[in-house]
Amino acid sequence: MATTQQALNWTVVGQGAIGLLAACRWQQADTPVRLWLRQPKSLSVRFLALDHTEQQCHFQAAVSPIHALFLPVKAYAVTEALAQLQPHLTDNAQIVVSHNGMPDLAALRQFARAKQGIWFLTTSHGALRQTEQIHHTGQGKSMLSPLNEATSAHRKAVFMALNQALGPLTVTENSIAALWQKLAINAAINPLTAVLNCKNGALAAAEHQPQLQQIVSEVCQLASLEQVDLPFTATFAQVQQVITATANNYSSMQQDYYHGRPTELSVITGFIVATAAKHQLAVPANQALWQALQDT
Ligand code: KPL
Repeated sequence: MATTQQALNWTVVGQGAIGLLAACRWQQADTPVRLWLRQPKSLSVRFLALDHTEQQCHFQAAVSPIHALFLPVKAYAVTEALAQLQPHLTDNAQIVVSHNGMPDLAALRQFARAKQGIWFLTTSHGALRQTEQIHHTGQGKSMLSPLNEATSAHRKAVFMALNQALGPLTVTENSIAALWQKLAINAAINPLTAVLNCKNGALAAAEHQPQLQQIVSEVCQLASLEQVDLPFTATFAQVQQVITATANNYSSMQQDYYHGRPTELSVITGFIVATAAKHQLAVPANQALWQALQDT
């Protein structure tokens, strides 16, 4: 297979925490990066890294044509963003979509033109966006899945870039198991931190363990009904590990809920409740969170 493995020029869409974290880390590593900004202007942010170093990052607005696109926007915003950006993408552009919750992989594949590579990335890095600063609050790791054949000529370049931005990175062809594992992590941490209005680390308290265990156990039972192997013990250990690694972070759902913005509840807990209903599986812990956050 032919390989074109030059470094890519990245355009990051959305000025959320994960997008700016990636952009700042690319800039630190001298990887060319621009931001897709609504008006043709530039953006400066102060980057506080995990090792407490600080750096001013300055980004130019991206211009067409775009060769490599990183799209870490909320699940509900992906379709519109891709439709708007498609005219600006090159014929063999590489498109990396990232959001919490269960993606519609078939729909994502349809967005790519014949020679455009499309990928999905899940990440457990913690980041906090404040007015003019971006704070890397929790070491995480990321998983990258190529979703079509047109990714193959660019695998090394895309891997290297995403590993710089949001590594350590693993690549998996079988994204389903990885997506369920990330779903279990987000189903446990995000709605609970939103309801309790607390940082991720607060969930480590003994009083929250039974509820966390029940949420995760329900996701594991559901996964098995969907023919996905998601063992409870390893998955619960992963949840604990993310709580510890991102203890100082407010989850994305806590932040959205607190600020009255739309949340990703429907692609996380809502997806679990709807899929469980299909299998006639009772998921009371997830159902209770779904109701608590929907009803307000
Ligand atoms: O994905 C996250 C989020 O906040 O959305 C975690 C991993 C829970 C980090 O906060």
